[in-house]
Amino acid sequence: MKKSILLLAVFLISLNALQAQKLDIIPKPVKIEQKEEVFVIPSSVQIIVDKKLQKSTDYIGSNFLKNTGIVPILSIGNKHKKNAILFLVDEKIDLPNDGYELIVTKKGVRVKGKSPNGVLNGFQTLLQICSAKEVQKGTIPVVKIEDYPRFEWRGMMLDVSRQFFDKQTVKNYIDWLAAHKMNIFHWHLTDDNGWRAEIKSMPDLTLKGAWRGPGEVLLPSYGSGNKRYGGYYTQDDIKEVVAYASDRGVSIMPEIEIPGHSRAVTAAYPEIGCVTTQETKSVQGEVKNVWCVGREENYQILDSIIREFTEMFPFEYIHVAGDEVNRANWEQCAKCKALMEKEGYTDTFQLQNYFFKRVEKIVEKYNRKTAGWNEILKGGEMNPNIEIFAWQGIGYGIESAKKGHPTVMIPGQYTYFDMAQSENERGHRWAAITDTKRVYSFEPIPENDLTSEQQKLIKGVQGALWSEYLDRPTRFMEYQSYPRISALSEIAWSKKEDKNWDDFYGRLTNSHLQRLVNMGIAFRDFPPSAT
Ligand code: TNX
Repeated sequence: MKKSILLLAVFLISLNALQAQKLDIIPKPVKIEQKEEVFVIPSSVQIIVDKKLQKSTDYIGSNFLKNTGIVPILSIGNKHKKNAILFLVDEKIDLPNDGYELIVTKKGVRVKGKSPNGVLNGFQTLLQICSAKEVQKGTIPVVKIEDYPRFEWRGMMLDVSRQFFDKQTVKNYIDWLAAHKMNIFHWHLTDDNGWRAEIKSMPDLTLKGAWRGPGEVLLPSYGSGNKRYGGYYTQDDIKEVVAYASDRGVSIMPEIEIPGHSRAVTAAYPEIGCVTTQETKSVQGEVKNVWCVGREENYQILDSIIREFTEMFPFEYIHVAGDEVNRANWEQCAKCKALMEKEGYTDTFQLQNYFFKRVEKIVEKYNRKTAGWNEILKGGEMNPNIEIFAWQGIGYGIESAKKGHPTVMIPGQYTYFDMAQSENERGHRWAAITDTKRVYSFEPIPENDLTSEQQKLIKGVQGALWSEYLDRPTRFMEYQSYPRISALSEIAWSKKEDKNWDDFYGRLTNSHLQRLVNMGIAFRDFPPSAT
């Protein structure tokens, strides 16, 4: 009896050994063919990086070391060598943008991508394979992976106004996004509670508008107690972060919050706001937080601010917000009323539309395209090349695509990570209680409501982390972000047909949460009942 149990155990163990190890890749790749053999990584393995990817060499080398414990010998080139790992850019490869092919044989590894970012995506997959639970350290299973994203826009927004996160924290955030093949970091740099980007032509935006707490020129404390609280990034800091992100295949889209959510602006330069007969409040209860649309000098100021932003950020879009504008403010302001009369407008949404038409001209003058929140569509036609961020719900994304705008789905009800994750947790609740499973259930293309042409205008998905509630130790930001961003990455990258919560949950808990630990992320763990 004992002997037969022993035999069974030996049989089961060997059967297990014969089975290919689970790679647990998130987001799930399009196609994987795996064998039971492995490539044994030599103790000082050669990593050869294509010249077109030279800027990312250090990143590749240091992350390879972090994930495998093996110190690689790095060189630039494009020739195969036995037992080496080769990263190649090949524009002719038959794959969509950002796609890659990863081939591991017993003799070495080759990652090929259509673009440098494609190769970097392949690199992320390689790192995940090396850190999968069932993969023996120092080996890489023989595998062929062909992979490409479902959506070109895979974004995440971080609000650094309500809470300030220093440069290093932002860099870490970008690292974690890159590890999930997310390619856009939407940097919400200005809001009522702090202006965070140095503008040389308007120094008080940061000297005064980046600080709150007690004192004459400071903003209201906003929960930071009786202490001076704040901070900002210099233009050099910002350029450094932009380059850092680019080395990791991440582009940064900056957001300038106008014309609402601008208490920090009027704290620094009161003349930018309206002269009102009666004080009115925004949704968040802020006073004096709207740019005066009737003050001609404001458009000159916006020209300088936008120019300086385009000097810091090479990305094709500048996001100019447009959400939750307290338009009642304009009804109390003589200059705004005069403008309304002159233009023959009957409601204040038309004023908002007037404002954004002018802003768009400025953005265009600096060879960039405009992006904005869904409210930017109110009050009149807008240039259809404006990219719309549909935050108030899927219906707003449908409306945007129907009007011919490139559209990013970022519905509060699914991808706002400032929402609480269960009934008993901290966070906003206005849109939904949003756990990881709910995030995973989101489908960005409303097929029944859009024609196939209109569906192509859905460029992708984004998450947002607003920071009103992130006033606890910084790591609450990580708790709110992960593993919800892991789920978001799969919506953004993987094929719709491959979506399967149980399978995702298996990969997540088997290997991926440990990868998050290795990256130093203080994520939210699942309570035992979470499945
Ligand atoms: C709405 S979403 C806002 C933010 C808040 C957020 C809180 C959007 C464009 N505006 O200002 O932080 O709700 O969930």
